[in-house]
Amino acid sequence: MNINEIKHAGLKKWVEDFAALTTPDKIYVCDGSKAEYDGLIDMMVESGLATRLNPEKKPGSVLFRSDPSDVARVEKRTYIASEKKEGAGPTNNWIEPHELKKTMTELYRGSMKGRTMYVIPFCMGPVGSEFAKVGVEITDSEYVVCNMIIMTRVGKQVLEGLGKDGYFVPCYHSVGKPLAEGESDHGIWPCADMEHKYIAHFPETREIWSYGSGYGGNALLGKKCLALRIATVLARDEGWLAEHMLILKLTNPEGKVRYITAAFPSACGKTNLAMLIPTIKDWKVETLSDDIAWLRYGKDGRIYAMAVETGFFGVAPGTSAQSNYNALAAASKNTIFTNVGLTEDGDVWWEGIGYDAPGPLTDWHGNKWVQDKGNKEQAPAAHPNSRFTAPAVQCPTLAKEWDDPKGVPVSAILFGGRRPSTIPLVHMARNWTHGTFLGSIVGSEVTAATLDVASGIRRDPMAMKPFIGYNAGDYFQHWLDVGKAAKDQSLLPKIFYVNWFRKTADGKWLWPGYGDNSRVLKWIFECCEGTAKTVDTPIGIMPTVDAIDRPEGVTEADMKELLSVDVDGWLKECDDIRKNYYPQFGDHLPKELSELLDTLEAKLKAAK
Ligand code: OXD
Ligand code: MN
Repeated sequence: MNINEIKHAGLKKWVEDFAALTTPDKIYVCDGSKAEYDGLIDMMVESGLATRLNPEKKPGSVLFRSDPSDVARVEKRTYIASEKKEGAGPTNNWIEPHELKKTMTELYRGSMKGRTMYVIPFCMGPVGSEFAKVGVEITDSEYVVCNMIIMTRVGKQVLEGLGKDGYFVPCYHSVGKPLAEGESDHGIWPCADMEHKYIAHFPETREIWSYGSGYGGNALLGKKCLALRIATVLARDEGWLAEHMLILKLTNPEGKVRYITAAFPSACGKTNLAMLIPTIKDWKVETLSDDIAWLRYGKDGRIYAMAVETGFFGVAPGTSAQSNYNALAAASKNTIFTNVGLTEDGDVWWEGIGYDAPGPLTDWHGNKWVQDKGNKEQAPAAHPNSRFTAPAVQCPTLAKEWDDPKGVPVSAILFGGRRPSTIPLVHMARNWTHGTFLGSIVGSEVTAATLDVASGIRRDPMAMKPFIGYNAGDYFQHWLDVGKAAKDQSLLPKIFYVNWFRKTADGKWLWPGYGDNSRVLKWIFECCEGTAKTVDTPIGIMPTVDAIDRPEGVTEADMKELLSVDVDGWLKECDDIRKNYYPQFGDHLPKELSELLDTLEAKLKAAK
């Protein structure tokens, strides 16, 4: 579409002003159509940036290889530029907003030279839903446009919904690689050096400015930037929750349905849980979202969760027919793969796909790669954070209500992370406040989803550490306030802390995970029904050892270990929280949370 088709004067001027700064060759307004998507993909195949996959193996699909500096979210280059530093809090990087805008304005100056500027009107949540939010992303990356078309609702209907003066979140994006006269990318992923990458959020003015990266959450601005960081600010002000949560529908053998949301840090199995195939008979899991949920009270006093994306931007390595059949099915066609291996017959391959490489591959650097199973040090063919961008509608387990504009009523909220020790398989919070406490202390082993965090356990409250758009202490308070706002506390979802990742002292998995996690979901379902076998412990409500059906290979002794309270481990956990974690929040830490830490420690000491 032509810019003159924009009827919204404010939007048109905003686009024109940014074009005057960035000086693109052309401006194009996206309509989100298949023809547009196909045309852009063709263009990128022709320019050598994308490789078309074998249509007999992966119809309608392409592979991209990014620059080695541009393979994941860059947290150290991500900023919450609130007016005051305190507004960003201890978990975010901060630069004074005027200073940052000045720096970035100079970076944007002429940054789109030789490129096309794309204007992407997009909607997070179903178009027309009173809870959806509209954004407009300006970008000079065709890769971003195509990914946004899969991941969000893009195009004419969004522009029409905006009318002449509707509100949108303005999002700037440039890969930061202007082209000289006659120059082209020669098929090389364009981006800027690390020290010039900025993923900036201005919470007071609700603006997103991104520069220098073309990858994932740094560049697809509807996802982490709008639907989480800016949305947390909107949610705080409007009384709802924007969360890094999957949404699943669990149906028991009698046909009763419960909706569950779950927050795990990046690359800790949200996509797998959202698409799980139960190993227990006649239970069913269906998928509404694998990454983001917006939660708010419905008229009936229950909390409803709405899925806001239309695709999955899933981690490829480790995804196999056994670990996640449904994700593979979703990504079997019309999919964008980034940084995975390429087989000689034009298919994709990655570590953990469930079978050996079928011959020599081209690895994610574009080099020849021959699998050497004897060499544990061999560099992987696929980058550990390589991804598939697949349309949600291709997922065989997509629930029919996934795009319900009012969302679905939530019975249970799960928090978790990768914890090889201490944290049991599952325990339930006593109430919402206790659940907020559990969410606040969640930690995980570091994964590949972000580039720049040292290894070890990092606390990742509500799996939101990289995504809270304001002071995390105030975010905890907001969680508590949402609970207090309930008309009836008994209608609130129950909150659980799960850990699928326990290991024995000699490093073996204690719990098989994947489809067998349905056994834990069943206990959670029973907790919601009031029929679960439970025992009260110092850390919360736990299943009795016989309450969860044991999967094959898990002995009663394993189960006891998975479901026991490691008093010494938890005392260390409390100590770590008290000394190394909670103090950073200063006065912003809600009193209720430090009191719950005291109570937990006292209960553990009494149990010793
Ligand atoms: C994601 C992430 O891409 O959390 O979903 O990093
Ligand atoms: Mn995520």
